Amino acid sequence: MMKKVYVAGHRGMVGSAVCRALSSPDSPLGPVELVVRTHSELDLLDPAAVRRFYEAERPDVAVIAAARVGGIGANSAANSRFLYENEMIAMNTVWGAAEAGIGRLLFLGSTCIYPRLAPQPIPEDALLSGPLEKTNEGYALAKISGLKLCEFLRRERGLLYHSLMPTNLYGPGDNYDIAGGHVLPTLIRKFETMKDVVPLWGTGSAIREFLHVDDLASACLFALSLDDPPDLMNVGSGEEVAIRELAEAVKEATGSTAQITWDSSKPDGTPRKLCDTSLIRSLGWKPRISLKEGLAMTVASYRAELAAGTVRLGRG
Ligand code: GFB
Repeated sequence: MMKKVYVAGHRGMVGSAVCRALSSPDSPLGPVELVVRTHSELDLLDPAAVRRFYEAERPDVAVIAAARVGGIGANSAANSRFLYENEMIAMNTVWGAAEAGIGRLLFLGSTCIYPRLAPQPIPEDALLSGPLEKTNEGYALAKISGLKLCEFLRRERGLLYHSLMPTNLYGPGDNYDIAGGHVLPTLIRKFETMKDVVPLWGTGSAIREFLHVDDLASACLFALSLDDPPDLMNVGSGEEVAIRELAEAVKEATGSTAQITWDSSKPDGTPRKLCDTSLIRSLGWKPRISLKEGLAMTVASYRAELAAGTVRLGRG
């Protein structure tokens, strides 16, 4: 019988990419029946509602891509909300699934779970080995709780619950809000809308790794196709770039002639964040989209979303 797969957060950038991959004829999982709920149909902050949903729908697999997400500005201004909402979403979707007897679950986090000064590239076992980056401590703590809950339930109840920690993501359906978004979509919007001067945050010295969301979706399906996946696997592109270089690349990809300025009163965040992906690569997954190619695709999808009136400028 066709498997039923619930994707939490199907309207977000990650959830919608997972749904596209699950609906593709090339999906390694074969045809599946997708189950989704909008926020107004199911409030993931409500534990009883989530439990009732799982008991009524009984999906074979749950993919938890729902979260309150944002860039360094949104996170550092609201660590309390990022902690509370993401903790509740993680606890309700994972514990609720276990209580309803859902057999398999994939939980998605972020590499900001690792210590601020973790060894580079960051191996999975760097988890909880040092203090977290302060700008996103709330988000990181919630994601650590979620992945730990999966790990405990797998040991205690034999449920196949496991996690992926992707590096900084980008792609179609991203949030282009200049105040709250992540750096890559924010830079696209700034270079597309600011003609003379483009003010950027920090010093430009921070180093990040970017992964196209379609590569993350392929990693999700790959992880779900494994009979005995590791509890936790990093997912990244392996391509590092300083924010200063990223800014030049976005400027070129958008065809902008504006001058870049740096506002060092804004935080740089973690100095470097490159994840060690040898574990998932050793099992057979690899990324396919280079930053250059992905950037060109994303500038094109931003322009298409703008023309269609669907570009997201904020949450929701
Ligand atoms: O993507 P981003 O907001 O978050 O910022 P993190 C990455 C880097 O880009 C920082 C710089 O060094 C910023 O100072 N930057 C330069 C800018 N100009 C801009 C700009 O206009 N907007 C933004 N947003 N950044 C997030 C976490 O950290 O990464 C989340 O806060 C999550 O929790 C996510 O883990 C993946 O990479 O620093």
